[in-house]
Amino acid sequence: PPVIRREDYTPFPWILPEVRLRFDLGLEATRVVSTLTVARNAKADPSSTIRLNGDGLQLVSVSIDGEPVNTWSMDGDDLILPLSGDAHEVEIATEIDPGANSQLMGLYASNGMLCTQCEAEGFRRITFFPDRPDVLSTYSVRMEGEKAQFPILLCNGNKVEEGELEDGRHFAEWHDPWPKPSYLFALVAGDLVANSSTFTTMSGRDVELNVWVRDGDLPRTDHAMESLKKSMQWDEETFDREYDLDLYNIVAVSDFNMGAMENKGLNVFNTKYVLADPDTATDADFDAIEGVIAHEYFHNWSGNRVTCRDWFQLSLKEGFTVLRDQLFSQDMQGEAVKRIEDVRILRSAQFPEDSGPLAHPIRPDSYREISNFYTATVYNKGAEVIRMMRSMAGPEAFRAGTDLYFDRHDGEAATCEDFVRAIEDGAGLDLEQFRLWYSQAGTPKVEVAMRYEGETATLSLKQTVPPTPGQPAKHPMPIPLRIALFDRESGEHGGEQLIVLDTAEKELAFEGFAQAPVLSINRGFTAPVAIERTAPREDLVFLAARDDDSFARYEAMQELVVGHLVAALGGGLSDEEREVGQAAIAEAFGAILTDDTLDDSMRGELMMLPSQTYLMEQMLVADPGRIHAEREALKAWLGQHFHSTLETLHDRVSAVPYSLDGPARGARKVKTQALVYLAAGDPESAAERAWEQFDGADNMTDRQGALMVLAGLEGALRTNALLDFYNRYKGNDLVIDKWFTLQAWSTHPQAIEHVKALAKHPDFTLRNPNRVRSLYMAFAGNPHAFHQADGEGYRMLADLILSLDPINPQTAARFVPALGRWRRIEPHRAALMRAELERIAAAENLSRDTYEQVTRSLG
Ligand code: B3K
Ligand code: ZN
Repeated sequence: PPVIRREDYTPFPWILPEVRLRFDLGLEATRVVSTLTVARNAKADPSSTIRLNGDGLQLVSVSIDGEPVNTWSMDGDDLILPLSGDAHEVEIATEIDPGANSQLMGLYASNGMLCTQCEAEGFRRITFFPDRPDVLSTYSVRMEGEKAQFPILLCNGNKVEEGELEDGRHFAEWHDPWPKPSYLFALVAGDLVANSSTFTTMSGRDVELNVWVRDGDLPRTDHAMESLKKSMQWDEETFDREYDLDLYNIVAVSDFNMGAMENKGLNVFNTKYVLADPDTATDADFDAIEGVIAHEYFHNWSGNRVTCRDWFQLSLKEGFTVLRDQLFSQDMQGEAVKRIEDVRILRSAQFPEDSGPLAHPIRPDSYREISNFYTATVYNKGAEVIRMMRSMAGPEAFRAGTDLYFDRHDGEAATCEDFVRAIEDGAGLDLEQFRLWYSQAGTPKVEVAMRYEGETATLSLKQTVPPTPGQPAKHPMPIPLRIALFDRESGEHGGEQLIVLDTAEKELAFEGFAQAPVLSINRGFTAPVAIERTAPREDLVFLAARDDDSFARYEAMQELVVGHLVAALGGGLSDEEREVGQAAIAEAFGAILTDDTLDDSMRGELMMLPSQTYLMEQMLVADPGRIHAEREALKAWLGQHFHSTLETLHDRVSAVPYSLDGPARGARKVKTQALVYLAAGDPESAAERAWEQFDGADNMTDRQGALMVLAGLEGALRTNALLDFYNRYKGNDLVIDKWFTLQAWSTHPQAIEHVKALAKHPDFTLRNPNRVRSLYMAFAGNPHAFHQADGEGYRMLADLILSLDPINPQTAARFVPALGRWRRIEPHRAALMRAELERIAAAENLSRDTYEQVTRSLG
């Protein structure tokens, strides 16, 4: 497959102001007739042909200006038509088989309904078209089909007509007045019911809102609807963005490659991000739904009204929209906890990407398959990069920048450069050097040291940006760091400040300290960097107990634990040193368990140990087995050391009745955390306690938390709980997904055997991405199972990739990065991982998706 390069961009020679589509819908055969108005693009080099992309289409007929023609030719899957004049009307008829579409790109069948997914390049699987984001058209669509099978017919924009036809058929006509690229096209046809409501916009327009689901799912749609209204309100208040159609439809489908899709006026969602009630969804599920509903809604401006010129600019809409949804969720759920969660995601998903063979800048320079670039780097690091601009400008100046951006580029296909320039002009920042964040990959490392002499504290900083594939040498980048210096006696600091490290090295002097201050740095995680410092242990204990920046407090706790575990893994700890290390952790941990001024939600965060993935990142070459053992041992030690405190805590939070308010949610978070430690410390007595929590639960958060703990233990209670859970929720796919995940992700010594058995379970299928991910993503993220020393885990994952690739390449390719980490794993396992990548690479007929990921991972 060819490599596509950012530098090769050229505008399309034609514009297509209007597109008319007629769909004759059927599950096995759908006929599509498209009528395109085509005119020369004055801003592009002229061409005597037009290239219309296609993928797996059956061409029925072509006519130009009303005359059937056969002068067309094919170039691979693309259709090439000769066009001699300045403007033409082109009509193309094609036929497709949605029932056979297992890739879930283009038009496909899911549970008897028809739906579409076009981003990035799925529209070409529906009809021949210049399937690129810089070709914007208004769409008028007529849908026809059997009324009994497809009572509801939905498309982008507003419904302009509908009616009955002969033979039990009916039709609907839709018009979307906003010019859009083909990737934002959507249609849905099926037997659906709606939760309907209204939102009145800031200018007083009423918008009809619908959340469409299958009949039985209606009672679980209220949270999605509430989330949508909150998002609409928030975007008006925070970014001055108003919705621009009279209708907003959301449709939930159970077969979906990712979370959701922001099609204009017709969002298509994975059921996972729509359906929730206390009995079937956890608090985390509720939050994820709120976040994803917001994200897709915010795309209406950051993505749809202003779209991307080409797919290299993906972070323009994704990074910015992730930042917008993060800020929204901070406002809804509390800033501190949300920030900690977002940083945890960045570190466990993006940092490993940035330090591995798949590292790429947030604005990539080349790709073979764009689906492979919907990454944590483009999304989450992209959001961090824009957040840094916001931190440097301040929220108000930043808003002036985004206002200017929306204003300047409304209705256009823009670039990341356009965005940066708008922020520069609107916010009054100089971002010349800052642009490096768009072009350089790799997580910068910042080495921090403090000297103290004669009342002066000197902070010295040194940055290095590690080499990444194709980028051996890097330039220093501007790194904004919020810092504070604490007085040890009073526990206060004299105010925080934002410093910008924009050279390879920098020294800053702070006067007037009667004794060496305690440094708190990268507060709020102002920069997505790895801070490296050898802070005295007592400083970390100090900060973990009292830093007034919640993120920094969490960070100090993490650093304390990471430092201890890394030292233990280095093998250099004497018994005495181990005791000293544990004692420091215990001091901080004890303060966290008992501090009355902490709310439970924050307590729950602070109690979490750094993830195994994050620990692996701290080591140049990691031994997953030993990391797992050390981490579990620390958990067990804390569980024993704090046994009675944890029991008291668990009793206290267990008495809090279920509700969705903050304190009750915090209580549930702490409840399961406490159980996790108790189970590590004393499995037998904790099993009883976990069973009680499981059996007595009146909500999914408690039930799933208890089952997670039980799934890691041996014995009858484990078996009973898993069986009970399965029988209770049989037939509810989203909950059965959890059942698969809990077992695949468990700390149970035989987890790998459980995964093998589950892959043969009658409820397992490769056809449903949620189910595949529920088993195998959990497994690939379960280090002690996946990294079993004999390589069995690697074989299992490679087998999965090979059998999934012909069915659903996009989802198959998502599993490759787990094997691609081999360079950072100890040599014995590394060789086994590499061998599995080579086995995949040698397979015939590999998809472009998997081929690209495997070759990059080996390269
Ligand atoms: N824009 C879509 C992602 C499409 C992924 C295509 N492989 C969802 C989102 O980011 O909102
Ligand atoms: Zn998005």
